[in-house]
Amino acid sequence: MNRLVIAAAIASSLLVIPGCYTPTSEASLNESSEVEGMESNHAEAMMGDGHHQHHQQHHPDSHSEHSGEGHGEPQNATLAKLSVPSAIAANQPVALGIEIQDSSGNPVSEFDIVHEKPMHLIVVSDDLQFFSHLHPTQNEAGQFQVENIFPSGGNYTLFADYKPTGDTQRVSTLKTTVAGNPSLPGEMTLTRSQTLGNTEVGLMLPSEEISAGEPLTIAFHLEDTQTQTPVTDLQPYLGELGHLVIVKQSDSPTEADYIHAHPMPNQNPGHIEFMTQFPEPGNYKMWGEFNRNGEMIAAEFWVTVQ
Ligand SMILES: [Cu+2]
Repeated sequence: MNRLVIAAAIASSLLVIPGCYTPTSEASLNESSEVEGMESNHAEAMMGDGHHQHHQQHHPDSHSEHSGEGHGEPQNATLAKLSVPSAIAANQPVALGIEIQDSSGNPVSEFDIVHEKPMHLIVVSDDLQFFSHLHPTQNEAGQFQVENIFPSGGNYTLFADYKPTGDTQRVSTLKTTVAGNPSLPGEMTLTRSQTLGNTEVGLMLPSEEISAGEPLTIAFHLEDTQTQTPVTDLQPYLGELGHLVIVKQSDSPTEADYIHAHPMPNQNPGHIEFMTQFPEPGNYKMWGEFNRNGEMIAAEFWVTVQ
């Protein structure tokens, strides 16, 4: 049996030319140490300038977390360090600590509130079967802390989305490994409708023939299963009528594989449109998140991009 690999440290420095993704990634594995508790292992992630990529790929009307600042000169990178317990088991709450550092290694503790939170943390299993959207809180030293339950063994990618005060918005990718057997391989279905509780969520694409680099509207249509009419009780969730997170299928996703989009303004009831584009050909998983009168709905769909 292999030793437990607790945390994989990845330092991926991204200098992204739109449409031409050339990551240079050095990954090293921190093997299990005997040290107990937090901070025995660190996974580090260097955030280069990935936002420029997303920024330029989004339609100007697309209300995307990646738009806004970020034009022009590359910024100094920030670094995210993940602290996890020395052994992570599936199906148990795991304390995650995330420290953001500037390019000189000094801790960064001041963050702007974006969509009501100083950090949004998206956790996915590398097979994209598991998705969780968390909001770490800061301790007195400015470090972010949150608990997550990993459902099974295997490799996980964490996208930390944050904006240091006075800096551009950043996405840092963190990696960790959970002991135990991975879940059974999931099927990549191209179903376009999903029922979650009393809500049927339909996905509407302009066409199933989607080309990389092409702006498109992705619509979610939410109907009440009882009345068969569009839902009228959507509430804002983190300041928006919905959030769309998209991750490209890959052996080990990076920030270049991550998209977080927000709805276009002036939506009809139960019909939420997002404008985005897919950077490269491949398979993508999308999670549309909505708040139906306090009940959170996360509908998931796969799309294939040519
Ligand atoms: Cu969030």
